[in-house]
Amino acid sequence: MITPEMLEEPQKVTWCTGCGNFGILAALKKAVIELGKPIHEIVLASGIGCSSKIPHYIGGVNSIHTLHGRPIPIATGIHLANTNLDVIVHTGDGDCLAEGLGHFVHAARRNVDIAVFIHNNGVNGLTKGQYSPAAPRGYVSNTSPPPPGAPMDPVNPMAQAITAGATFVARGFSGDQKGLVNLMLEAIRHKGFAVIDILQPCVTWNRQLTWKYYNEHTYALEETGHDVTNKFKALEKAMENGDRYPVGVFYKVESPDLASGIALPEKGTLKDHTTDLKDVQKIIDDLLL
Ligand SMILES: Cc1ncc(C[n+]2csc(CCOP(=O)(O)OP(=O)(O)O)c2C)c(N)n1
Ligand code: SF4
Ligand SMILES: [Mg+2]
Repeated sequence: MITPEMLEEPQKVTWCTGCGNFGILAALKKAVIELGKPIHEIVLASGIGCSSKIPHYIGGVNSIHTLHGRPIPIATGIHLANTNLDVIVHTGDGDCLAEGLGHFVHAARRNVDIAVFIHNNGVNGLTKGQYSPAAPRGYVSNTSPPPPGAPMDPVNPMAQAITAGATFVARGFSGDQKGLVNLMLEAIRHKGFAVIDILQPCVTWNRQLTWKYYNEHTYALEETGHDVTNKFKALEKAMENGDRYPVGVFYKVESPDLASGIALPEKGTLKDHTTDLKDVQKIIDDLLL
């Protein structure tokens, strides 16, 4: 239904040569094509950052480039207004895990039926490489000089998502196209809050978490016999210490999503719902009594 030509970049891509965002964009395009849905039923929402420029680089789909840290509440609104849409958030580690962390945790808790793809490069790339909430302790950057480098442990997005109530939690790598496309498809099709923490090298600012490093330190979780329905095992994997990164699905369960638990119109979606202004006036009048 969707062809590669329909998704061609409407704007010139300004990412640095070699940036991991290219792998994520390529995977997203393949996933959107394979999804087999009409193009107008797919919506992207992004925050602010290099990663969040992605809506400018994929044509045809509806998209909104929002405010720093805020794509998740906006995506939640879009989803609740029209539950027929597949809403996908692209957010950076700075965007999602600093100013956006409250939104992330509560959307997971509410099990909002959206997919959130975190482009995790350990830095605030767009604003010139300050250490982000995902940077490892000791990470040296222009805002965390040695000693000691970054003086605290990072936010663990996988563990945050699992404990908050997300029902699909996975880790991908922008260098693993096939694996990433499959994870994206699974996340988009999942009914409930789906997160993929995507390891994404920033070749300009992050000299520690490089392509070589990730190629040597990632391994396939599914080859270990991991049980994706076991929350404690998923958390254990998310908290795995050392410098080996399991990639794949950590956690996947079924649970009622937000839309099924609130009073949406019985037929159609909120966008089809009309309000009688007399009813609204009555509410105002009652409040004024
Ligand atoms: C409300 C607000 N706070 C802060 C900023 C400044 N700012 C823009 S992008 C950014 C961080 C981007 O980092 P990340 O989300 O990791 O994206 P990346 O560029 O690494 O892909 C910050 C702090 C802003 N634009 N708006
Ligand atoms: S600064 Fe880093 S994240 Fe931003 S485009 Fe360049 S390589 Fe990619
Ligand atoms: Mg970043």
